[in-house]
Amino acid sequence: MVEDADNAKKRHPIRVAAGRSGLTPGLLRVWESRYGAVAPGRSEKGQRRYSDDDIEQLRLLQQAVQGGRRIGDVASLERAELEAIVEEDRRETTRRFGGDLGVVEGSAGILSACLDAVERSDVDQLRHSLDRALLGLSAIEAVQEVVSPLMRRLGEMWAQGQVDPAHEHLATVIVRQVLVDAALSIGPSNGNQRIVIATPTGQMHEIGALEAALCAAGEGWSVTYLGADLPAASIARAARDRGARMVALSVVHPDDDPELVPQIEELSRALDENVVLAVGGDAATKHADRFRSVGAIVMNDFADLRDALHEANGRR
Ligand code: B12
Repeated sequence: MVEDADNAKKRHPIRVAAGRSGLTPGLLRVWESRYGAVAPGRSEKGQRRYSDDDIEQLRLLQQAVQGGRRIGDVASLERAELEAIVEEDRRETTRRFGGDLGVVEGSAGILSACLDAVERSDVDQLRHSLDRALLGLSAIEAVQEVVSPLMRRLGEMWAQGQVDPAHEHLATVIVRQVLVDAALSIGPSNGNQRIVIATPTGQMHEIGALEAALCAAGEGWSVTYLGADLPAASIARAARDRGARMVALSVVHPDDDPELVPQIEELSRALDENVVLAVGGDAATKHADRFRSVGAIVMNDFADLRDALHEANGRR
């Protein structure tokens, strides 16, 4: 017989624990296996069961990570210590941003603040709004609902002469900087599940690759971000050196570069058999059949990436 008052009773399945703590089931498993974040019980069928206390611990850990802490640094903290850190970070965030992120506007409001900042060439406001997106939304929401639409709109504004190329470049620099910082600070620096992310030679658009880096870090992967315009041999070497389980590439423009498909073929040959090669971006959609024929996974969006990461974890 279940007693509601018993907060230590292990009774919630993983989906409930994930929903209540604001994490994904995949991240919950990673935080458990790699960092011992909580120790769920097991049902008769061997499925994970979480107590109310476990869920509260996970919720606090999630808030600590959103506040900029590494999961490896906070996973083993006692409840009181964790609560104190979360409260301290919350106070600091409120001081910096003048509001409580717990009641911040949704992605539409943040996107509109970003666009407003771009139109006014207000670099600080742009950085501030992007920070709000990354702190207040999940990685995948921040990417799909703020960063991608912002960059597309920026392109339109540039094409219509509504924004000076210098401003467009400056905005791209800020977006790049914020994404690099976030991707490298969220994920573990040396976790077991490692991913190498880059764009191949000739592909100068790197925001898609950075978005992938952020999503992978948000799923608990250790990210090695190599930047844009890299030869296949170098990417393969980095993957070997890092012991990567996955290599993700972004290919956007040009999509008719005769060297593009051969590069993916070369990379596929050079990677160890157990390394997953994933390619996303508009040019990947165009060459999907060729890429698939050499064993690459072609991704339409970041939900595909998340699925592939979960699958590579072997625990979907
Ligand atoms: C910023 C920008 C640049 C910057 C890039 C800086 C940087 N560090 O990245 C600079 C100034 C260098 C640049 C240069 C050029 N650019 Co430009 N650029 C843009 C702009 C404004 C934003 C690009 C961007 O970041 N988009 C946001 C990202 C996230 O979108 P995305 O790359 O399409 O990715 C999406 C998906 O494909 C997916 N995805 C991408 N990668 C991956 C990877 C994985 C693993 C997954 C799961 C998903 C995924 O995620 C996104 C989903 O929303 C776009 C406008 C636009 N509409 O995108 C033009 C745009 C891409 N550029 C364009 C062009 C033509 C150029 C130039 C030729 C311009 C010129 N005349 O010099 C050069 C080419 C440079 C080169 N050698 O390739 C065109 C491309 C047209 C086309 N597709 O044929 C666009 C669309 C502008 C336009 N409307 O004409 N550009």
